[in-house]
Amino acid sequence: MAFELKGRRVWIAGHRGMVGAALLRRLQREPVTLLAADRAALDLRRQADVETWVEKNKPEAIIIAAAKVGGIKANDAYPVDFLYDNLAIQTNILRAAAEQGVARVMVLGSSCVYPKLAEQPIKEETLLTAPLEPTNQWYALAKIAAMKLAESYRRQHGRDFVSVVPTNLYGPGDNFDLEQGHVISALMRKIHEAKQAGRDAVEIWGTGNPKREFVFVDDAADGLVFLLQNYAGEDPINLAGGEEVSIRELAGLLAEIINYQGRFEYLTDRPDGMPRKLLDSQRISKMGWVPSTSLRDGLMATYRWFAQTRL
Ligand code: GFB
Repeated sequence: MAFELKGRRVWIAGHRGMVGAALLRRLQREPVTLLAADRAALDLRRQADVETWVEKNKPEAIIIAAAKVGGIKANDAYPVDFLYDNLAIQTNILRAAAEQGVARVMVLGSSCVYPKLAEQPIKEETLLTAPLEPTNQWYALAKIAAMKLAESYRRQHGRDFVSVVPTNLYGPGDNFDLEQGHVISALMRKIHEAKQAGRDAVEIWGTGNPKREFVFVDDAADGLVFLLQNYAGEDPINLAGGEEVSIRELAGLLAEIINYQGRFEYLTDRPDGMPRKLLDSQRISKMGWVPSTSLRDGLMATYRWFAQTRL
């Protein structure tokens, strides 16, 4: 049964993040009232504050895009932030939403919720069938807990809470910090800076062999809005269908876009993380949604944004 967005009050929790900002852009094209709370006005880790805010602002649909996120190194370095902050944010919002009778809530998982050595492409049923990748276990556990909490509210209290598992995302608004960021933003910046400085080599963490599937963030936002309207299942649903490349191929593509002629040096003492995480996108594609931006076009748009905004 479709969820009619028209006239609804929709809260994008985490509207300043990469995904939240893309959701804001996407939902501005819909006849909805958008709600947002700045960090200074609402700390999502404080349960009472979240409950008061939800009671006062009366959202009818919520997308939980708020999260403590980061790349492989940040995940490993800040386990408490990744586990505690994410548990608190998601739990507080789900509970407040349940108490206030919010019509629909969407929890965002992450491809790292699936086992490290999951069979590829990874189907939704693979969840919790084998051990996690250690470098991102903290984030993965918090995301799994939120997905299961949504499922439990659905079972026990009949709440219309759904979970979506997006593949690796990138795009404008990404975190370009070299230590904290994900691979696309970090490598884009490293290669750009090496070119500016005339350096003939760029360091890449790990072997370059891991494979990642990437979806452009504006496509992801479009997919999330599509699912918000059309998906009401108890099971999580993968938001995927992007392009899969090895980190080595990704570096080559970025060098081409940035027009960098230097070499890459692989720091093989750094962790690779999951060897591969290609999500099975059959469920969403059968519903009629596929991403539309090629990896090359998405990287070029991201590089334009980086060059204009960050330099
Ligand atoms: O994007 P990324 O940090 O996270 O790393 P994950 C992807 C791959 O790129 C890993 C390699 O094999 C990294 O070792 N890599 C190479 C680099 N050079 C770099 C670099 O300069 N910076 C970064 N960041 N990586 C994340 C999880 O896993 O995926 C999160 O840690 C979340 O929890 C996210 O689930 C979607 O794809 O490995």
